[in-house]
Amino acid sequence: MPTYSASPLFFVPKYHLLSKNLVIVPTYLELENVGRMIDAVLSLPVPFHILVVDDGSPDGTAEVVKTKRQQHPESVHLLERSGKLGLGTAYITGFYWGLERGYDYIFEMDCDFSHNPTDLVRLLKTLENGADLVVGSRYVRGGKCVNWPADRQILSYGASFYVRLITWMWVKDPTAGFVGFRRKVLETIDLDKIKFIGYAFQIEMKFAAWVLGFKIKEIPITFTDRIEGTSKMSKGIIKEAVWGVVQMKWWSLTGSLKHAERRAKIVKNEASQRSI
Ligand SMILES: Nc1nc2c(ncn2[C@@H]2O[C@H](COP(=O)(O)OP(=O)(O)O)[C@@H](O)[C@H]2O)c(=O)[nH]1
Ligand SMILES: [Mg+2]
Repeated sequence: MPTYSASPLFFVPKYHLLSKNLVIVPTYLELENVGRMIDAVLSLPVPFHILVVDDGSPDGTAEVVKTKRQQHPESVHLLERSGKLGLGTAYITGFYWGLERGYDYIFEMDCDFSHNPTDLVRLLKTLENGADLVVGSRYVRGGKCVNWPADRQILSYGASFYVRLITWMWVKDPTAGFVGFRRKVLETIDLDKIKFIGYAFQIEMKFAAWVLGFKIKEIPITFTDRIEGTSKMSKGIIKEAVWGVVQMKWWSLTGSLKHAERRAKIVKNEASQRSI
């Protein structure tokens, strides 16, 4: 006799039915780029949801996201924070948001088209094929930088060498900001203990995953200098990275890097921010 019961899928939140992939895009003063970036993500051949974390950009970046969200309420999301609080905390906030909503694969990407959104599909494939963390890398065979000023290239390549020298982590592009995580990596790393906010944040996330034994894979990407808007790179961010890398290594050697202690529950986002 046939039984008629509702499919379990029926009860799954809508997010899961539409996409298991979330790309987090932090923004500060990205009015010229954010609308095009959302359109580019939504037109990928594989469905991705996008979460913009905007730090109160005075140019109206968030307004553009709100308009896009009205057209695509399931796939476009916005977290607004009260002021420029830095890239690292924007991502941590986004990671919690994505974990709470059950996404399987969570990505980081800049809003300025330095990272080509079409590469998200290759990053995703790499995770689906077994990597825990995938890095869109400028410094593996096939990777390159286009139109980046020589001083930025030297700084970036020098930083990669310095990180490898101090930490012994083999990742060739440790400051890369085009990265994808399997959710278990973000669940395992104690995100509340991630300390840094700039390039050092990017290094710290990879280092924490590496210390915990997760499988990291680098795939080549072409990194293109931004055409619209301006860089928010500062001397402070460089200083943080130089000293931060030494601190990270020290913590790992002394055992005070306790990322392995998984958090029992995911803490709520800062009170100052609003999810819509
Ligand atoms: N939410 C947020 N986003 C930021 C902040 N600083 C930079 N961004 C964003 O992070 C991404 C990378 O920054 P960018 O200025 O291009 O740095 P660069 O590529 O190193 O020159 C861009 O999408 C920026 O809009 C910040 O303090 N808060
Ligand atoms: Mg940039």
